[in-house]
Amino acid sequence: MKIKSKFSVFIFFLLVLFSCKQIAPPSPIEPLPSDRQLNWHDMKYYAFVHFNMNTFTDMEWGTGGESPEQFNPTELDTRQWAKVAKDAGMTGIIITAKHHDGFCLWPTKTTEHSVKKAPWKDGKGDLLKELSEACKEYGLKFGVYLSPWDRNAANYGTPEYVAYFHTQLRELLTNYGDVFEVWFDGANGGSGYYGGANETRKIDNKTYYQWDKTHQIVRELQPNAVIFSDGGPDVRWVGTEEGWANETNWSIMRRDEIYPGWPRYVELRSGHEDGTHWLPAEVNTSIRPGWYYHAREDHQVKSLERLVRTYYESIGRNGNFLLNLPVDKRGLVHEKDVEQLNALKAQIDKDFEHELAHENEIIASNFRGNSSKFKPENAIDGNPDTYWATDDEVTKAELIVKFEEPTEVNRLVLQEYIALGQRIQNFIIEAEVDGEWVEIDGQTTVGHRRILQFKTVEATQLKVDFKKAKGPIVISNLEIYRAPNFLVAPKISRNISGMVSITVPDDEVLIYYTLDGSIPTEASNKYKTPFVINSPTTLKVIAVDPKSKILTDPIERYFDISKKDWTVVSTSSGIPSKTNLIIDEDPNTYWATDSEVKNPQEVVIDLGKSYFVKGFTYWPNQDRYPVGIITNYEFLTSTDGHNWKMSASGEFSNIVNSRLAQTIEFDKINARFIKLRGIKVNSGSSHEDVKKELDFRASFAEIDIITDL
Ligand code: FUL
Repeated sequence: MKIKSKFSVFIFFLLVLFSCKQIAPPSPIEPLPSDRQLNWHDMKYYAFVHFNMNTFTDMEWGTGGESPEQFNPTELDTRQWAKVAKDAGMTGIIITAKHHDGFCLWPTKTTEHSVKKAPWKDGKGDLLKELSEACKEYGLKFGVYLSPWDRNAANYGTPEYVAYFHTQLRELLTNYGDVFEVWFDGANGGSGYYGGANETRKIDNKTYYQWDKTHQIVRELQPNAVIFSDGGPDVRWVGTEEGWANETNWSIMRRDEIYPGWPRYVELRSGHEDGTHWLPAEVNTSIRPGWYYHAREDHQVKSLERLVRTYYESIGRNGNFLLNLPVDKRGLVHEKDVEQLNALKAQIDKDFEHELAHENEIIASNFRGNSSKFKPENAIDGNPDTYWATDDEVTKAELIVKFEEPTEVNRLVLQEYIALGQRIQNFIIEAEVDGEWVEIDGQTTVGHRRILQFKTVEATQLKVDFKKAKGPIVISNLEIYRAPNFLVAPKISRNISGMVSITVPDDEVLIYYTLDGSIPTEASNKYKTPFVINSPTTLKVIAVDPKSKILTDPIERYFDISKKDWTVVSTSSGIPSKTNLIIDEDPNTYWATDSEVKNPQEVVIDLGKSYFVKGFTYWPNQDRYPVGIITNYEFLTSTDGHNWKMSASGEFSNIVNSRLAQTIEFDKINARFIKLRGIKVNSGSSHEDVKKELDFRASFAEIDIITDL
């Protein structure tokens, strides 16, 4: 009896020992993120607001010589900004507290060039205070952009300026509560007002601002804030302002090689596989062409298609998405921008509405020590703190989700448990379709979040086959979705031969069209391949999602004769090359006259044969900094290219601010040659240095005609 009980106690202890055996987590793979970086990764999507002196001078880079008198918003409401950002699903706002022109949005003690001297609120306003409070009210984090370069400061370039810059930083980080990110711009040094000196000043941006000291101030006053610049130290620029990161995107870099203005943009977009520091990418882009508000860009707010693509190419590629909202002169986010932000939110919500993995079985080819602490189910439990991990020697492994029944899928979200480092170097995704495994994608990095979009497949199983990693695999999250087909209005284009193409971003969506003016339905022509339109025709198009049966509203385009026989035969600048850009059917390209040529500035086009012409269309330049847009015109016609008749003359109304096509109709006339003259031109630019030239040359983005057969 005694022996038996001693034996049982021994067995009992063995069992306890066994069940308590702790399987250690995988060793970290350095470099690792700091806590402040981990918190930043979770912010995903937040707003930049460019609102400052440039908003009122219609500039992108002010000279520094502006007067505070010019800063005068009429309806400034930072609560509207916060509400817009919150409704859009954003997590914070970063404001341009001071841009390169030096005007300060808060009543700083360092300079009089601030809101203190502005008519806004009789000089009593503090925009930083208002915005930080609005952010708090709406549950958003608050961040500041402080330009190191200051084109207003008289002492810029001296050590005194650096002390002044540091004092401004201290004010921003002391008086407005918690700051989540401090944004230091890489643009630095050059011409400026500099207290009236109006000269060019160069500094060495690696040393001048005493970066160590600058960073120390941030650490001391806001220990949880991340510091952004080209090379961090916490968050890096992604090397482009177009809104995308590379598919391969490491959150680590050889940070010591990078300095402000580092020109190796390709590496900024993809990180360094052998990075020495955690330095994740922030993808910054604007919802319009400019960072600041310009009425002339009201028609250029990015399309839903473009914004959705940016979302997938930033957040979906292991980056955070910093989307700029150029607040307008009233002091409000413009209605058109709000509309697009809401459309993006609605689309993303739809794409990720029903998660499909968590309700299914998940298995792995290996899990660490067979311990439930590291089982594959941890990847689908919705808890970011648990993860599936493999044994130390296993750096290749499969994770398989088994569906109860064939299931349509087209999105996969993967997240590594980055607190232990970024590891995955190569993986493929396979789907079991009708009993066969088919490869549907192959990629490199994962990092904090990778989202893959692929053509919808009806799968019975979905497999992620990790092929190569820097150590054991550690995945905290896997999600699978069937995003609805992406339904937006189709895009229509025609080439000079008259070949018309109609496109939609999702090839599961169908396109129908008519050529007789009637409204298209699913019984109309189904678009399969490009077709020719060579004579006056109104094309009407709809897109249809065959799954939901939802149709878009019809859109229409008028096409006249094709331009295959057209030539630009003369211009007021002779016949230089590239005049074909005037008649290439693409309003995004243009040709402009030389600056030496005096008025009238004109182009002459030979249509190849005679037509009855009864109107024309002029497309103004669509560039961010447009060259002379014709505001007052003359349009002449001729049968022989020598004797001209004036068919129309006048003003294109509001064309500088609203750069849409202008169509002018007149009494029909037989003509083979047409001539468009710019009588007055205006670039819309307020930039004194370039204004003269931009305003003198006449530009032509596209010319079309209307014929009467
Ligand atoms: C750039 C600046 O020069 C632009 O004006 C803008 O602020 C952008 C976000 O960064 O470097």
